[in-house]
Amino acid sequence: MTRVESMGGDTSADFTSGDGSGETLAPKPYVLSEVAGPLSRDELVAIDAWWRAANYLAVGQIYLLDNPLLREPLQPQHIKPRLLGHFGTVPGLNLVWVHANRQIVERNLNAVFVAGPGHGGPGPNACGWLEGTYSELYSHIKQDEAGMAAFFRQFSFPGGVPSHCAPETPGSFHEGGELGYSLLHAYGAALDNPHLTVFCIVGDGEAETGPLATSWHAHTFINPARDGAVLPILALNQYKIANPTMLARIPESQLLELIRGWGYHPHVVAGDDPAAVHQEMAATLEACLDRIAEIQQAARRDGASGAQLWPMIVLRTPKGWTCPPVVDGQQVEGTFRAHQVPLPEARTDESHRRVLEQWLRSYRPGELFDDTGRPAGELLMMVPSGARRMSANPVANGGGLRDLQLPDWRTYGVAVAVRGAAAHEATRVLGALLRDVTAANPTNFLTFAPDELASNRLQAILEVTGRDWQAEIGQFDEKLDRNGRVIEVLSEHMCQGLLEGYLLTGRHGVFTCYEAFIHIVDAMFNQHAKWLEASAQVPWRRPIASLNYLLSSHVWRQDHNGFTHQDPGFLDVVVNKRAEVVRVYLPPDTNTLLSTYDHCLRSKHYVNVVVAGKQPQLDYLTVDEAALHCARGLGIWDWAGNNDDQEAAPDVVLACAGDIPTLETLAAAAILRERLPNLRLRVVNVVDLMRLQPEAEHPHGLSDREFDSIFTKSSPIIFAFHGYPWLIHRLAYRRTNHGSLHVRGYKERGTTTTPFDMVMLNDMDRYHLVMDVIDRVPTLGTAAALRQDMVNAKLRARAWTREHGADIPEVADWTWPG
Ligand SMILES: Cc1ncc(C[n+]2csc(CCOP(=O)(O)OP(=O)(O)O)c2C)c(N)n1
Ligand SMILES: [Mg+2]
Repeated sequence: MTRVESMGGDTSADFTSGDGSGETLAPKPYVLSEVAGPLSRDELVAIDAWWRAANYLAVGQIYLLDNPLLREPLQPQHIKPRLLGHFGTVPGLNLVWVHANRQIVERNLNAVFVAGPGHGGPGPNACGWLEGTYSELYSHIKQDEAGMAAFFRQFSFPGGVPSHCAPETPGSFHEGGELGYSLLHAYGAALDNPHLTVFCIVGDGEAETGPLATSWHAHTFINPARDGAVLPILALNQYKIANPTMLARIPESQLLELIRGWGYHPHVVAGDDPAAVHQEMAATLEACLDRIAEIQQAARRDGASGAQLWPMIVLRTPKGWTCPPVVDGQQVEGTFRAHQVPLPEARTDESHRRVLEQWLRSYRPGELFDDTGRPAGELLMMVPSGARRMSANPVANGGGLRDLQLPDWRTYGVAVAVRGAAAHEATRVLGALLRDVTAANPTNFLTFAPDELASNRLQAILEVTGRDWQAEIGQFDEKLDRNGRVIEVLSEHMCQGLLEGYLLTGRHGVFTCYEAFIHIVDAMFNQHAKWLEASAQVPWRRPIASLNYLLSSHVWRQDHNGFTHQDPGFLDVVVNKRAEVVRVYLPPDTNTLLSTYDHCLRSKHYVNVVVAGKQPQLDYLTVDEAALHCARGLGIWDWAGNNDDQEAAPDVVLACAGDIPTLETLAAAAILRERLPNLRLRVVNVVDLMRLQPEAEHPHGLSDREFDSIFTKSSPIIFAFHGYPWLIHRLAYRRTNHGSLHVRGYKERGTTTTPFDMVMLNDMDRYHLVMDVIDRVPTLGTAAALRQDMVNAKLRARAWTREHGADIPEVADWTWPG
């Protein structure tokens, strides 16, 4: 390991400190020093010119409305009224980009760039403009003076592009907003992409987040024969927004030990002398990429042989490197104060404006752009060709998505000779379908689980593959496999992030998780959904495969694990997102789960949330019926009601969504049919929750006319719902009959008990549903005898659980009496 000593492990001591007098100092133009290294003088000059140009273009984006080439002294009207953006991280991003370009050209690398500190959007934007991609995608932003002016103006400007890396950013498949997911996206992109190199910059602040801290281990799933490589570059600029970072303030020896413990060989590049850092970075990148090539060649020749010590880089350079060192008497360059806009008063304060101009001129734009504003030839020579440009690599734009090869889901269906008589574990049957999907799509389909694949009954997949694992394999381990197509790691963050990276680069996958613990990735779901929403508005962005969740071990059947494991609230989070991208399905039985999942695997650019139980559950619909029911998304189960003449409104509608609510609803319907044969009863089952929303709100929404015809305009609706009951109200509040809608669901009453006690605790049991009907159908009067029987039945069932520790047989063994 070599390092440049000029900055060492020290923090900001090498910089001129502000003396408190309020002065603002401009950066001085620098001369490239003579430092030995792999770069010839010409190469050094060209690399540095790119770096200066990209930094210039970044400062221009943050500040300038006009006068992009400084043809006249900067005036207030040249400066944006609202100065938005983050400069501090930009020089580091640009440095990595240009050095990566040198390697892309030399090695003909197929590479993409992930900016962990994606708040530095001006950096990748600038590189995309220098590479010409910006002009190809946005025709008004040419590589000339007017184009540069438009490029500057649109940044962080109403009607323009966001301040962070976003779907609008050429070459980015990583949203730069919520920190923590860069390495996971990088590793997800590398999976099954054997010829891809991912340069992944990790912010040292970002590295403090939980998801990032666990991400270092993701190479456990990288098979160097099958997968591409990730080169992590820890941008140790020592600060985050307002504080030093933890990794910057531990002794370097400890940091290096930590990195080795994560399974990487660290290379430190440190300093603040541009020429020295360029030489060091060039030498280090060469060494890292040589090592990656060696690892890959050996594995591709001899087969994957276990854990590798992958190279990684620690880049210790000043935050805000090259910006004004001192502003209003305070040290800015090399401190947290460089995080955003170093000269916040540039429009209104003349001294700030003067220093801004000196700062821009310190990059010597006259050498970087010709008279028309086009990048100078020296810069263009640094640009890889066509799709080799990281800003234009198709991997970062949907990755050439191919549809999955899917078997006919109907052949996995279960026979239903008698409704509601036999039971199946729905997810186990789905496992057989997913097994064959895995086998038929050996390079573009993966299943992710936080150690719950078998627990959620999907173990059939392991009949055709194993669990991806490149670390040591022990004698008693099961189904660990260097080429495994299942990734199991007890980190919901890792499952989600790796799958996102995999999807964003054009592949398919499933994430199966306990329902309660999917909340761990609420925020990641939010960000991914935002990416889908925003990218759908960007004309050149291609759609990606949907993110498919299979949530099992759900609230109603976590009776054995207890209260901590009972939470259906992810659905509430999901429906916050725009209707165009979210879908929620609650298939009531095995065949409907198969049909639903077939649909999800074919769909694009959605988040599909499917909740399905893993315990034996009665089968209600044949394969053909399930196909129809799922296509409609909801429907009247006339066999379960007794309102044959559907022209006449029923006395009551029993609606249900979810497997356990469907069971309780059918059991309630059976009691009502027997005890109140004159009651006109309609049973409606909802698979696709979004059907409840108005059609103006969601593409799946029912028209008011259809809704009224199914749920009636005025009959009471007793709705048994899988999740928190208020979600149904939220979706249906505008419907004509909302005033008669009465929803039962999970109201946060849970513990370790029996399955039926769980529904009783939440008043969603069959007996309670019957009482709800009695209470809400005016023509029934008090139905006192039936009501009392229901109270008794509930008390009996409760007492039985207390005495026997199990559910009463009349409930546990119940089948549809039809
Ligand atoms: C999860 C999350 N928490 C907080 C923030 C607010 N934030 C934006 S940038 C930043 C500091 C990032 O520091 P670092 O990763 O070191 O980036 P750099 O120093 O390169 O700017 C913070 C805390 C965020 N974007 N995401
Ligand atoms: Mg930092």
